[in-house]
Amino acid sequence: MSDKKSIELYVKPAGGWDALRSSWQALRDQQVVMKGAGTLLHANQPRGFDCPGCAWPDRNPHSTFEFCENGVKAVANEATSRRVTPAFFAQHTVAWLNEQDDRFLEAQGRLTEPMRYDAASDTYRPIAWTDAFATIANALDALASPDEAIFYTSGRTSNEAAFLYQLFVREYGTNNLPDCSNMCHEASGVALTEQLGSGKGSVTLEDFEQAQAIFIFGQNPGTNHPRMLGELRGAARRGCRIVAFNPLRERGLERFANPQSPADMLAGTSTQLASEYYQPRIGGDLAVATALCKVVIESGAVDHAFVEAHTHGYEDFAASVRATPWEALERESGLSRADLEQAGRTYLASDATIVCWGMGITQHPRSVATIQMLANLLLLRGNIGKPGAGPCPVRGHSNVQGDRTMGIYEQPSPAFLDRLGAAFDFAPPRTHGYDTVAAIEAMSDGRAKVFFAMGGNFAAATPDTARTHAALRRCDLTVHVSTKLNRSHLVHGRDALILPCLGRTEIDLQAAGLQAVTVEDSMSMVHLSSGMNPPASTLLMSEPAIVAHLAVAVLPRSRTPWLWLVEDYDRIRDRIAQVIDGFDDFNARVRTDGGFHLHHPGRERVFPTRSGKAGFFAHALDGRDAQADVLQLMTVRSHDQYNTTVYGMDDRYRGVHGLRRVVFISRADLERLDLRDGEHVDIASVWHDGERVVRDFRLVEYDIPAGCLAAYFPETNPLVPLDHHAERARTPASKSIPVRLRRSAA
Ligand SMILES: Nc1nc2c(c(=O)[nH]1)N[C@H]1C(S)=C(S)[C@@H](COP(=O)(O)OP(=O)(O)OC[C@H]3O[C@@H](n4cnc5c(=O)[nH]c(N)nc54)[C@H](O)[C@@H]3O)O[C@H]1N2
Ligand SMILES: Nc1nc2c(c(=O)[nH]1)N[C@H]1C(S)=C(S)[C@@H](COP(=O)(O)OP(=O)(O)OC[C@H]3O[C@@H](n4cnc5c(=O)[nH]c(N)nc54)[C@H](O)[C@@H]3O)O[C@H]1N2
Ligand SMILES: [Mo]
Repeated sequence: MSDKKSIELYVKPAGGWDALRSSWQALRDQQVVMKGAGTLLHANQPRGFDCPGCAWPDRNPHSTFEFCENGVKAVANEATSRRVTPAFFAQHTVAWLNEQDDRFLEAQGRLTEPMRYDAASDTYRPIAWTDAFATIANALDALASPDEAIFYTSGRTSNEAAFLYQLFVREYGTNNLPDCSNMCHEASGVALTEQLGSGKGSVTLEDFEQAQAIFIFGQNPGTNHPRMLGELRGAARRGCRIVAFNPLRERGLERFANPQSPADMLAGTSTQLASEYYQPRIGGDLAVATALCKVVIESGAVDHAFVEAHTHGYEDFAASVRATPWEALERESGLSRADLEQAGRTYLASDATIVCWGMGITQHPRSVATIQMLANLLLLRGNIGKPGAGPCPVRGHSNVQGDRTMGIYEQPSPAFLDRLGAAFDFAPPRTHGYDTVAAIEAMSDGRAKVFFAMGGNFAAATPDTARTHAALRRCDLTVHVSTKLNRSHLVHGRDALILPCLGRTEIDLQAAGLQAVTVEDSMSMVHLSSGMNPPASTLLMSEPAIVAHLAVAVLPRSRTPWLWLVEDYDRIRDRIAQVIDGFDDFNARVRTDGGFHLHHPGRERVFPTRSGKAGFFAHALDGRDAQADVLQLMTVRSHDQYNTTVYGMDDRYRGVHGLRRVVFISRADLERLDLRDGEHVDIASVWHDGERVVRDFRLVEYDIPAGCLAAYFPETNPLVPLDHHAERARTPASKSIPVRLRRSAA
């Protein structure tokens, strides 16, 4: 947390005293020490709020507070006592604010009043809520078609807010509902829906207690899902094999001292997590997964009874895998045949295997193929629909999965639209809307003119920064429902509004009394969340209330009783139960301890695909020829950030302190390119439509394969070309950016 700049190897286990120290520091920095402890005790508890950090599920609703360093940071930054008031906006022009870095913006504290951009003074000025809603209604009315408006969602939005929001957007007349999922696990949804009939993971926490092996691809739980380390620790201690695939050696996958365990903390013990750690090259996982399938098929260990009963496409798939030569698998994975066979033997030795993955798998051009190959691997041994086994895409935002379940999706199914239209007596639009990439293209071309965001930080989270910023600036109106000041408020349309809302930790009082919202975690548990802090300002509105008032202003002829619905969120939940599968008796079931689990058909080996069976899908390797001077850059999170929110300048487990403009590079590449550790370089991405450059990054020699680089986002987002995205899923390929390095001018 200090600003002293240094790079040093981190040799301690993840977690431990450093995690406690850093949490305490976060609370102190945000001046929430007094109420902090109380606030934290309510995170992820039955009558508390859902931690706004990650989507990892809660262990036990009855257990004492589950400690998580990065959960503490997320809570502390929301429960901060700092405020961004109208006086603050009056003192600073938007031009000046836009010169400040993301950490500065975040550190200013909670937004307190609705604000509207004033071009004459280049500042934001207070506006009454009613005037804000009227401004939006006027702008939407002025459009030639509802499809000229875009309605983005980030993944913190509750089920109730998301359901009302998508209903409002569809009654208004468009399916332009891009969301953060488009940049995140979209590829998992596309791949698994086609293959298994459901886009979600099938495992629960109980499966982590029964797995004999857990394979983890492209995920950094020590930083991004710290509570997962507790599960991995438990698994490792009972002898479950943990096999990690990651180009970087991530401390959080290697060793863990549990801050909740007195033995670990006082006696200084820790647990080894990964029993095998492989470092493939960036984007090499399709080859890795194919190689593992090859080991299974060629050793005759396929579960033929399962394959026969529950799958189709095995013969063609097996033939294509057999035909793939080891030499190609080695070249494209960057791993030796011996390593791949060793990992394959570990897979074969286990009768119940979970495969987890994160952004290291989804943010590549071949992400859908890679995920299908991982699912092929599971299917070969019947590793789905039995205890301790199954696919586990580890979701990011705390309710990103729930938002999709509620209909935040630019490609809604006809069946969903039929039910929605019947329940609310209107004709929903049928044409598919824009995803995130298409939304940016539409704003660039002037096909879209109003941009509305329910949370998030679109201007900073999206690829191709220069192009995206120009697109946002072309809009007639940009609107952000937000808790904290961020870049998206400063890169705005001709007219612009900031609408401040309640956060998860805060009391939500409506006409019928105190309200709770619901969320769905990464393992499909739906549960209640109710805040307990007084709101950061008396002028905040809840997200559901903002949507309802907006709908009343925009849709005078709507037959939906908007304001009545938000008086009591039980009424919204009753409507959700009418429209969304699996939510029958929602209000009663969500009030049982810990909530309820949404049924995943794969758990019973039911696969609602077109053929009624799970599918094997063959995928050829890339066959790319690498250019000698082109390296692959992956853009990752540091330990002190939450997506675009920069809490601090340290990345403790990677040994970086006080700076973010770093690029991790292998010794082999340093030597080959005649560069030195500590030198500064410019990074230029290599793309058909010209060069994109970010300047002045310090080289850090690191344990990473030759040809591979890593740096933090959002600083490196200018390098990601908008049209460089996953096949079919269109997830920006922010983990495989072809780049060249040049020594920075002194
Ligand atoms: N504290 C904190 N928690 C968070 C977030 C946060 O920013 N901060 N973000 C939330 C969100 S929205 C999400 S989606 C998740 C993200 O959680 P992760 O999926 O862990 O995200 P990243 O930090 O992007 O890290 C991806 C990992 O993939 C590896 N990797 C990159 N390319 C490849 C590859 O080609 N192959 C393999 N095998 N590995 C690769 C990287 O080295 C890195 O370890 O976390 C959520 N939780
Ligand atoms: N290069 C590169 N780019 C990436 C990624 C990457 O790995 N590399 N990862 C991608 C991924 S996985 C994701 S999910 C996206 C994230 O994209 P987003 O979800 O758009 O971004 P966040 O940074 O999570 O949004 C932070 C903002 O949300 C607002 N906020 C916080 N809590 C609340 C709330 O309760 N309600 C409301 N209304 N607002 C709130 C605050 O104002 C805060 O500034 O970024 C993507 N971009
Ligand atoms: Mo994400």
